[in-house]
Amino acid sequence: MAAFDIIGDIHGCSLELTELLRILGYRERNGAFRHESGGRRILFLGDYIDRGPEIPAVVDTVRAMVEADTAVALLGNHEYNAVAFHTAGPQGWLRSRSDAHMAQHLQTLCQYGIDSPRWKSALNWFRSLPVFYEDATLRAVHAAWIPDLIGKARSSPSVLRSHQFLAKSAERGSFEFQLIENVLKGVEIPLPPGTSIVDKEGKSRQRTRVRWWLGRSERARSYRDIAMPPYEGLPDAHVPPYVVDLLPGYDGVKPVFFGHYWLRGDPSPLAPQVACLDYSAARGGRLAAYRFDGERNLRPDAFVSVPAR
Ligand SMILES: [Mn+2]
Repeated sequence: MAAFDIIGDIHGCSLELTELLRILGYRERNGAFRHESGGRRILFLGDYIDRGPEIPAVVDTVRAMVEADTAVALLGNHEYNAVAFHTAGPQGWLRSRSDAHMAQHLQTLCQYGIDSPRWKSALNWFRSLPVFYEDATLRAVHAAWIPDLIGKARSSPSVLRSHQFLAKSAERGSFEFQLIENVLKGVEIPLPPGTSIVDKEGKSRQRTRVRWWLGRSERARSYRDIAMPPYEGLPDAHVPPYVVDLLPGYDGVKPVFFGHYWLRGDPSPLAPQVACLDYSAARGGRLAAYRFDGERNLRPDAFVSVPAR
């Protein structure tokens, strides 16, 4: 079985992507990056578009690798959002064209041209991307590994190929909505009344994303400890048990990799079998990867990253 090098959220940072691929030992040949020895492939964790300066180039690089079978690429919430933004439902677009949603997609739409054939082709390709990957040695997902939801998508992980799935995913409370909301966007819990946090877009929120992998025995924690990424402004108060029960936990049977959380600092494992590879490449952080060789316990020295330009 070919070993994987796993890469987190790229968000249009094409220079950093090609630099990282070179460091990992990949060279461009016959239109796609391939590992020098042929024995390794890339596993991309989603969020190729929005924010960064060279979005079409990133999509082309990733897509060419998938088509050459030198990479597997997962669906990120930004690709899902883009598809929903361009798909009509019974009550208008599946993702509303609000100012906030427009702002999120602005860089992508400007760089591609809103109705360009190249953008239509990219949107079509996004619909083929799976929501999770699992083999004998690892698991990967964009934001959170939730066995109940992933189990139901196991027979056809490229969920957006189905227009019916896509339409249902806009209906709050449906299985399709929950799969996208939790697996692609992360698990959230409500904050205590009167508490709020300011997210990276400057919006005030009454909920926080959490460290969904925490086991029951580890859960007697404060809001500050459980938030993902850590947020200093949260109360030290313990999270009540009924809220804690919303967390799926993680069984640790094999390592799990995800992106999505805009971490800062030097990449390292979050738990012996848990690693996030999103280190804010599009916000002056690092584009991060992990060289995986089938180990059960993740190694701090297997992380590789390049600084954002
Ligand atoms: Mn994301």
